[in-house]
Amino acid sequence: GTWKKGLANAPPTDDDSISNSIVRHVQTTLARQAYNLDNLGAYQAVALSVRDDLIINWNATQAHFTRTAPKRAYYLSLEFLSRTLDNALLNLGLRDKFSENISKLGFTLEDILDSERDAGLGNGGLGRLAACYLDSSASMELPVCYTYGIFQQLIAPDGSQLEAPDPWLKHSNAWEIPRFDVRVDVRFYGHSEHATRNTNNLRLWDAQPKSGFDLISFNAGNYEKAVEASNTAQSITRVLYPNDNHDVGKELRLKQQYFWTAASLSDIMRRFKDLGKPFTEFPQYVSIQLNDTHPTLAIPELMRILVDEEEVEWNTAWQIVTRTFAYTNHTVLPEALEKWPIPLVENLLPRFGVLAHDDLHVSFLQAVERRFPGDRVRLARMSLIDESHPKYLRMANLAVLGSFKINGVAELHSQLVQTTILKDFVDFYGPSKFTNITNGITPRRWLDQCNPGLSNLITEVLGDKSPWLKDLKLLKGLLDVEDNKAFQEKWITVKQQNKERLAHYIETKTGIQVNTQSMFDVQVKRIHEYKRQNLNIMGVIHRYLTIKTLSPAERKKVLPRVVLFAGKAAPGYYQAKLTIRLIVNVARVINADPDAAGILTVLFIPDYSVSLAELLIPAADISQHISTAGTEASGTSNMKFCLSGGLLLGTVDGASIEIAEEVGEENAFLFGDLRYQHQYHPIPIEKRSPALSVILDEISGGRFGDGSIYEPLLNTIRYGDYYLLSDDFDSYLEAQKMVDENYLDVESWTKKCIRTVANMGKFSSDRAIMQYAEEIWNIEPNRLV
Ligand code: DL6
Repeated sequence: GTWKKGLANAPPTDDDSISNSIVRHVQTTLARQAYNLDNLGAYQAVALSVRDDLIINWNATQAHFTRTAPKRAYYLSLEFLSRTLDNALLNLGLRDKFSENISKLGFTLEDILDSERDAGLGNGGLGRLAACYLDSSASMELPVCYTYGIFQQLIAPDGSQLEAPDPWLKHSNAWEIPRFDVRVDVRFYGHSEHATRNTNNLRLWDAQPKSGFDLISFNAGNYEKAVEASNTAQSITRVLYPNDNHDVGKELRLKQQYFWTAASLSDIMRRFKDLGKPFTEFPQYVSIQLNDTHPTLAIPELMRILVDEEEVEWNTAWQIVTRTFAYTNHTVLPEALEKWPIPLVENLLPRFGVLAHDDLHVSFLQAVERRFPGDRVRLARMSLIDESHPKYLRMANLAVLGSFKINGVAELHSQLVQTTILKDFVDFYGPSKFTNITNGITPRRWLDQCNPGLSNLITEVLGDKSPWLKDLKLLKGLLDVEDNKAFQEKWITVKQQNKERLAHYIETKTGIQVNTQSMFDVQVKRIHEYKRQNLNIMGVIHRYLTIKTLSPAERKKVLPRVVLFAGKAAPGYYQAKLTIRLIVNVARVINADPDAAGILTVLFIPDYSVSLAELLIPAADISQHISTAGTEASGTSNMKFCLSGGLLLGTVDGASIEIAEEVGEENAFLFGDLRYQHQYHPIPIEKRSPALSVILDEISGGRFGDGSIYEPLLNTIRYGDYYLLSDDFDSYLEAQKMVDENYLDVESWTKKCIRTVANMGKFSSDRAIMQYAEEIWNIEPNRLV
């Protein structure tokens, strides 16, 4: 980050002052006694002390920005997944000092860090990406806030997923600073006055929300009615919709989208107006990046503010808007593309109904008609409105219309965006409006923080830590020592320690002991048919059935494996929940079978989160990214595993392709090919993949508990097989065989791992964010000196 130490009024960071500050927060802020303080209390006091340091720097940064008035980029995201304390300590360079002082006070830094609840305010990669980008742009503003984040996952005795609320704000949150002075009216429902096409005169009339507490009802004894308005308002920010790559279209979700975008825009506007510049200069001072279509209502909202409130002429306003927004697409899956029923939009946000439906929509269609006269089919595809019953507003089309740049998140994905879902728009606007920015991850968290052993070893080779953590391409220096035996030994030791750390966690949580001399094979991500955890578990069953055919002597020669799964399924996603149940029950049978003891262990670790990822990723020898080719936009955990020295087993999909290019095809295990179109399979499964057919029959036959439970899942593979498991199963097994063979040669495997890490420089989020800054936002680093 750009934190500047030694500011005139910064609190001194010598030992005494750190202890004093922690104790002061215990006694005054928390009003607790030091002698009966628990880990949570200690965490809160430490977090507040660290925050004191951050605030001083943060104020200085803000003052510097106000003074120099640079162009600012705003990243609008409805999701954010993170933990803060360790990150702040590392960025401030105060980790060791705090650790010493915390020990003096009778606690350990590790226990205190464990007391921080994850801010699980997102579903998966998209939310974590926002956190990586925030780290990379060294800012402290949290862009979203929910009372309840992603649900807590529990596994029932029969293997099913159960969901419990995640009250992440149950305890006060040191990282939030309430700003009661900044208030914004966000208005819903009401009505819109329809005027002529002369939009200069359009006005929006909305009812003001009721005040929070209805004293009249209260006095009349109607307590529920008295708090109804405030409950309704609060429900907007209460819970995160737990859907990953799937749109469900609930009214509350639309309210959330509008609430956050409107509040953010109002703030952006306030800051811009302070500059005293004309609105035509707005795009010179502001760029707004839409993290997927979730905040797309910001486009009509900015139009509303400019036209209705600031009385900017309609065409001028549209020019401003379309030079301000840029849109990142994160999926080409049809079920994830957001669309809102027009009646719902018109009822909740009447002004947007008019804006989207009449003004933007009609003028856009006229422009398309001029460019492609008579092409009605194209016109229907490009329209903002899907003319079905009811009509729908297509958010991706609106985002494209209102943005000056559209990017995908990996080379293949960006290419698919341009040749499939947005092809018509490429034809219309030309290719220069579309680009690619491959995702990245922050090496501060995903190497230095979660894998300190490897980070220290790298620093031993490369010298000082800060240069390579800021310029990840410097990792190439590791290639100089790849043949050095002593270095290889140390490398192996680090991985072993990470495995022991994970094994300890697993034993504490599940009571199961894993053989840490095994290969650790990990697949952690949201549970989704397109990510094909089903392919993995079918492969596990194949491995198990093979072990069962071996003699005891042959079994002794088998390379031991621990196969680890973790991830949440959306609560309403039946097939994905069935996958979890299958994994849990297959694991139960295998782990209880003496024939597999010590050579095959399978585990589903409940409640996947950022902190669990920080334990799992550094311990993996191999990680699986086996989505149906063309479906995973990028993936970012593939980058995290490789940066921690785990090798990649994956399909030709998303960013895995670029990882293999960077680290060398011979150091990754890619399989399958890209088939753009799903093809219906009239051929029976026994012919398509005999090996897979045997496994489906074993499951049906009851080998892993009542087979009838799994029929819906098995039948989607037998008949239809939309995600192409039968096409890929044999090549998947081949790739797994290669992994086994390669792992036997310890030295060559270790060299593959070293080369992988050495060549991961491209995947730093610093590179990604600089690309956004230079190629889209046109902003420059503005250092506080
Ligand atoms: O770009 C971040 C992340 C990608 O790495 C994943 O491949 C992709 O599936 C995910 N996309 C979404 C789409 N969201 N919705 N809704 O989460 O984005």
